[in-house]
Amino acid sequence: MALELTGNKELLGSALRGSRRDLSRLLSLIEKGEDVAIPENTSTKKSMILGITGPPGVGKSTLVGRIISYWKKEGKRVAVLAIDPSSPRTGGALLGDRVRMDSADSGDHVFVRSLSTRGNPGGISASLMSMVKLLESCGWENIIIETVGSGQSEIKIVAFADKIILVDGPDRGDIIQAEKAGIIELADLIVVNKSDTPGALKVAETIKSALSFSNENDSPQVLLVSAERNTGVDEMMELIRYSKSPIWRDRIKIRERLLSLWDYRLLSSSQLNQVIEDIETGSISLEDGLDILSR
Ligand SMILES: Nc1nc2c(ncn2[C@@H]2O[C@H](COP(=O)(O)OP(=O)(O)OP(=O)(O)O)[C@@H](O)[C@H]2O)c(=O)[nH]1
Ligand SMILES: [Mg+2]
Repeated sequence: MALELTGNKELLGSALRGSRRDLSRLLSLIEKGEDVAIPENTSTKKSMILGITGPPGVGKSTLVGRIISYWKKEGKRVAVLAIDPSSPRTGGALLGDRVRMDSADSGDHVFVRSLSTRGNPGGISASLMSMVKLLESCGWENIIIETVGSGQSEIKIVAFADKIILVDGPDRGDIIQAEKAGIIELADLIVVNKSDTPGALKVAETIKSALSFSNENDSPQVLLVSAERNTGVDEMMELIRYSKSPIWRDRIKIRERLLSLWDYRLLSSSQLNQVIEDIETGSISLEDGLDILSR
């Protein structure tokens, strides 16, 4: 154990000095659930964390490639955490391939990491937070979290981001479904991608008319873009940079973060199976079980 801790410390030191290989190793340890003590970011510069979510195959990764190029032009270093990235099912390419494709010379300025939600009983919210903290400490100024909006918990992971872009495609209008899951409330901006194809404009109109915010100013803007042709991307980045989140949205984000961590704490407890068994046999009540697990 002591040896392990020393090892981690060395890795951390090396990652903080700029070793990408050791940063990768540490991220793997965090992903496996290991507790890596990351020092607080003492610099006054906080990273900007951008969440990109939306239904499978709408072009999120292609858009992320464009965002990377946009920030690179500004001289920013960009790290991407892609959660459950493209599967062959949706026909998308792995984000890493896409980024390599789009910005072959990304060099030291881009770091891409794919994460899986599988095999982690409590979800990845806690490890995601540590990973973001680590990237921030290692000087990655802009951090993107890409998550496929195919399950409620995956979507809500984006609540850990400072700003959130919700992406939809031309033939889906799936975002209307997302509204039911409370995702639209989290979005700072809604983007309908693939504006180069028929149907995109109609979807954008449908989304606009379906947004039901009592205060017009609270409603996120809806923007048409084409990640493939790189149109609308600059405008998207300007809008997101200057978007000001109303207090109620900030609070919803904090609420979601709390819920994610609460789930994580309960589901990753070593006593979970015992508590379930005890509730099942009637020896303890549900409330007792909850008390034990949340201790
Ligand atoms: N016509 C058109 N196709 C696009 C555009 N953006 C992405 N695509 C295509 O849409 C497909 C899916 O793109 P991805 O970027 O992998 O989509 P994704 O949302 O990241 O997919 P998942 O991660 O699997 O959910 C690919 O074949 C892209 O080439 C666009 O603006 N216009
Ligand atoms: Mg993707």
